[in-house]
Amino acid sequence: MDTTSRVLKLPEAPREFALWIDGRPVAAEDREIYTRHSPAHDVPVTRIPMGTAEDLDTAVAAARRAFDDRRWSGLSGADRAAVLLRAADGIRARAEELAYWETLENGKPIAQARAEVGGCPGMYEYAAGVARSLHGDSFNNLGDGMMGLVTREPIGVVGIITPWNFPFLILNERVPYILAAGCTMVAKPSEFTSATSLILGEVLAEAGVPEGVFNVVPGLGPVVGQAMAEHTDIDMLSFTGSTRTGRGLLSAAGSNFKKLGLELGGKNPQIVFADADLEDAADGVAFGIGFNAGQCCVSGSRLIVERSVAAEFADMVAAKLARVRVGDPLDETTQVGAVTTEAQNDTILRYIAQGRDEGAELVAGGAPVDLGRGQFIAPTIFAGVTREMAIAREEIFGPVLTVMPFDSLDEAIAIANDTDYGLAASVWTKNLDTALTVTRRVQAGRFWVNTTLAGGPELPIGGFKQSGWGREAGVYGVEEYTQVKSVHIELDKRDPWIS
Ligand code: TXE
Repeated sequence: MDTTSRVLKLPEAPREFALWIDGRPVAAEDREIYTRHSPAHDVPVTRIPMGTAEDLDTAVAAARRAFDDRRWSGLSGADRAAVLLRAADGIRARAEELAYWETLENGKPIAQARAEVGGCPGMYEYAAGVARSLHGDSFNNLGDGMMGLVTREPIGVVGIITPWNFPFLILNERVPYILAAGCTMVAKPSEFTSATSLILGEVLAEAGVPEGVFNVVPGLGPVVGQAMAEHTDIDMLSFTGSTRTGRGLLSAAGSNFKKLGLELGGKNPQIVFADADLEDAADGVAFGIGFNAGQCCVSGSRLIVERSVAAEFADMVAAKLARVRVGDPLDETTQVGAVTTEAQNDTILRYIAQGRDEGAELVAGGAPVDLGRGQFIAPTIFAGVTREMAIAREEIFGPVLTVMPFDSLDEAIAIANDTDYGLAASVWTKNLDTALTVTRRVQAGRFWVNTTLAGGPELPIGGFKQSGWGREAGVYGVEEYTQVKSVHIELDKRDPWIS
């Protein structure tokens, strides 16, 4: 038992928030207030005004003005980069505050929230570099009379809809790249976790992001989110959330054929070969399913393991998970905190019951953890799982791992690809041929070899198949928010059409 543990205090009263529109806070006034309770402590922690469709119109109009008058897109890449670098420092300066409110609203451990917030300044610094280096192409091979240019232009006003599992991280995997591209934007966080998105408004304004370039309208999905998808003055929508809601947005986005970026669900394989460093792999698999209480679109929720070591390996993972510290997220030593929403808690418990009913064998966990308050679920492992079972096919979004054995490389790849999703995958082996063959043939937008859940500002994220469209982060993540213009330049006299 770690006796050095430090437990942060709960706030004395819930913190009041305002909307963030056109570079300033807009007070709640007579808007409905959503009082968010900490899912770990059952006490009110924030009070968030629920924006309306009219608020969205106001914010989109501000973003449109800011885009059309070129106050941001007209700056040089160097000037945009200077603002992005100041924003990175601004996040660093308020990192502890951001991590604290993230933990209170989401239920994730404070140490994890600090690490997530701590990863965000690097996104701004990287995007600052891309803002300066973003370029098009030229064609000097069209003959003496003609030159061709391909230029990149910002796509315009962007809508961002984010979920509750990584409220600050997911937002910041988008915002700096969108800023680097020269766009303006309106963000709608999940109603459960709006605080850190609203704090970001202040940080960006202080860094010198001009008024109207970054707006936040907190509110309900079917109200503000739906209006955003339908809005004809939004040029692109970046949505992160469930595949079901994402599918619904397809027709709404048709209002003006806005471009869609979609990061949706996953049912991600962890493929473990007998020649892997099993100790390392067991730790990675435990981390891949336990991290954020399994509420990650990239959680490694399907363990596909070579039959000769399957039983031994499942026991190793179970032993690791038994030692994971599930507890109060305000305790700095906690590794797994609360399940974020009541609905998600019910969903996870329902899947665990379904796994039992379908005849899977419970190896570990399988029940809530009673801490006297809040909602917590013990990391859970099911063996004897078949490909048809719901727990093997559907995204549970909780700490529930299914184990399926394989006998050959081809079978491992076939099981891994037997899903509608294609977000992420991990392979554990010491054999280079095996690692590369699996990496080539498994359909997933993100791949990890002998590790899992690694990430950073440089590498793009996004999914294959029903896990989504487009890419965020990296140079790709900036290019997504641009459109390409081709320019033909006549250097001589045109051949006349009418002589
Ligand atoms: O997601 P929603 P929910 C998966 C996960 C989870 C399930 C349900 O399996 O169990 O989704 O979670 C906004 N128009 N993921 O119900 O509804 C909503 O307000 C426009 C995976 O919370 O998709 C929030 O801001 N927007 C995922 C965002 O969409 C709408 C992360 C996501 O909520 C809307 C979260 C509408 N009609 C859940 N309805 C991942 N890929 O990481 C809701 N929203």
